[in-house]
Amino acid sequence: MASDGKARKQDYAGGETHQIADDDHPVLTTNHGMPISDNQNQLKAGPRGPVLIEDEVFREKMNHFDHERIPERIVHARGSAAHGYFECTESLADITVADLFQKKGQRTEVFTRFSTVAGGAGSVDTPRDVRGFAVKFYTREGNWDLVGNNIPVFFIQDAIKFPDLIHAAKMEADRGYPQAATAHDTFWDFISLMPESTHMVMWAMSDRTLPRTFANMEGFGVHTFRFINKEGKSTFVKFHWKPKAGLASTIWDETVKIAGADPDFQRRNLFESIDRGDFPTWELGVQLFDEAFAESQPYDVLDATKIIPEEVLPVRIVGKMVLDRYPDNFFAETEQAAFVPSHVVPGIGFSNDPLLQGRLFSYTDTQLSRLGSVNFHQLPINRAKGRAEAAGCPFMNQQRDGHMQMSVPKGRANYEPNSLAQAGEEAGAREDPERGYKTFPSEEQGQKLRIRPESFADHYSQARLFFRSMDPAEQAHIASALVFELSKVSLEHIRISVMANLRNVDETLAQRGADGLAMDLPPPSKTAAPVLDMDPSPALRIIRGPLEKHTLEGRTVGILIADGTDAGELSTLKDAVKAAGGTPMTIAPKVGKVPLSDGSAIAADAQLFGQPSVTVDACAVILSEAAAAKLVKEGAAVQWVMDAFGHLKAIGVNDAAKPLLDKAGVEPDEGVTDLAGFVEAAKKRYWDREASVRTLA
Ligand code: HDE
Repeated sequence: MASDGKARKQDYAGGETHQIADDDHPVLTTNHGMPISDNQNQLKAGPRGPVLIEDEVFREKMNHFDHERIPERIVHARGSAAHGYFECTESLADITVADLFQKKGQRTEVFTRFSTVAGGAGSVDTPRDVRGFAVKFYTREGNWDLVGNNIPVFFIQDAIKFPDLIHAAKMEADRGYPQAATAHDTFWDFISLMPESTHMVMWAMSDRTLPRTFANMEGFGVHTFRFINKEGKSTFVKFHWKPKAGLASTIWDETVKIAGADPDFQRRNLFESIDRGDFPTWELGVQLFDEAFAESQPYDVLDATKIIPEEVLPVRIVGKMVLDRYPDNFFAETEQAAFVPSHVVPGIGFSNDPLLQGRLFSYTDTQLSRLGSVNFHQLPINRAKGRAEAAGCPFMNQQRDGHMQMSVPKGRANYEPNSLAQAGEEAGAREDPERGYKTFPSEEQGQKLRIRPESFADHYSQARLFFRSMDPAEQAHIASALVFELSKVSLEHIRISVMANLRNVDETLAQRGADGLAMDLPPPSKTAAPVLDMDPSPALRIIRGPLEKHTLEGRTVGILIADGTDAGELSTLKDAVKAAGGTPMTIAPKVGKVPLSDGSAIAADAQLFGQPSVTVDACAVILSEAAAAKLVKEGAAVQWVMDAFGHLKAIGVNDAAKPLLDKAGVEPDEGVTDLAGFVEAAKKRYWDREASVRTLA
């Protein structure tokens, strides 16, 4: 018997022991249920002899392990997800029969996965990349997958180009790098030859691809969809997710450093914020319009490289999504979740957007190789939750068998029609013309052609609209991102041709790019349609835009402390941060025990070397004079403050800690405060500081 009172088994005389089954631990078994007597030693011929092939316990364990991985998603491989609910806050019963929008207050379970696009499953959370924003609604009329992104447009207009786009964006085929980065020849080669991508490139080079956390992103359905109501009337709809935590992004230098400091930064944030009850929340908004509106716009609503500016057609908020439960098992849920845009429910339909139409094929197809079976819908995370009156049997049809069939259908009604009911046998399910899915009967006619409509020809007006709608700080970030990315392009003709396209967007932008790369501007590329000067759309901004939120809610304040830190100042600040809805995190050179001024000691939440200031939203420094004198010689401490300043964060400091700020080159501005003013100051970043800390294009 071991000291904890638990029965243990000893491997060899005087050697290691291990726990055996008891009241707390059920009996270990093989996959076919046979109890296992020893999980530490292979079966051998004699204590020092060869192992025996008959050892089913070992063979089964190793065999299962060898097959633990499934192919990662070809795109969006790196992802993190959470469970939650959608609540309808305004009924859309007059516009759609979709179950989830019928009644104010009605809740529908959801599972939402966020992802990067280009990197592999083990790549970092924070490259410059578009983020996937995929929501599975388990409605009572089946699952609806709204598989969107955090950017409302896309690179291409036709799905047939998608494999080329992705091949060009992912690591180069011969050298196997770069991982999760678009700053390389093949991506920009493809882009330079694809003027339709210009609008999306503006978004991709903007701060939108550097979201601080998942909870700080907008989400978009991208395509135009349809709502269909009881009378069969169709209304076009575009979907928007608006983050309650506000939009927030990182500085490029910060995002690069986060990648090293914490490759799981956003995944960890999702887990930890749910764990502490800060549930990530979004409002769902819709832009609703009819054919007449669509025809009156200077672009085609079927073209996924275009937005409808919110100033032209306001977003109407109709619901909210709260993510309040982290998955129990990453593989079973996050990895095996299959999002399929063709999975809609009655009341929701498609438009003729050729990008969307191609997606309707691709996603089911990809699950067949990724999850390996036509029965992927039977996995717990993918199973429909069931219609109210059919709880427990959410899908009923005559489809049978296949790899990994989990159901055991009874009877012989595996075909339909059948008359077996007349003989009292189980006869199976039947169609329901009333409640079943009705495709909107749009009038379609035309020759079979491989062609794009003229209405898709304008590739620059909305790129211009986006750039000109940005705050000056964001414009500088876009120009600098272009310079960085193109500086990594080794083939000069590609840079030239990108610049030629950019001249059609905005001359100042092209000039800033050319200056940053020290190249001459080429003549503008030819345009297929006149470039329009549309009214700017302030809704597109993050910085000083309508969704930038000055708050500590959901945000973390790092407090650098060390031996002798004033106990009173520390507890006052922690209380103030909590009162403002933030999370204080103490960070010290030694994590186990930090002696404070009053003789007490606390354990720090994190160690200085492992918790650089890029991992927190605002930074306070509370030191004794002696500790400050020591830390001015500690590179990690100096860098901690220097980065906080360089990343435009608020810095709150007590008097004794000022030498550390001086050493870090911190120049006083309104974001650098004493402890009393810090909590208020910590609610935002200081964009005006940027010009003093780095050169931007
Ligand atoms: Fe995807 N996309 N995509 N995509 N996509 C996939 O499906 C595809 C597009 C998006 O968290 C794949 O199950 C084509 C637009 C998200 O599991 C694949 C085209 C938008 C996710 C696929 C597009 C998206 C995917 C890979 C051009 C925003 C991750 C694994 C027509 C509206 C979902 C998988 C998750 C995943 C194909 C373009 C969003 C290969 C052919 C536009 C969020 O089927």
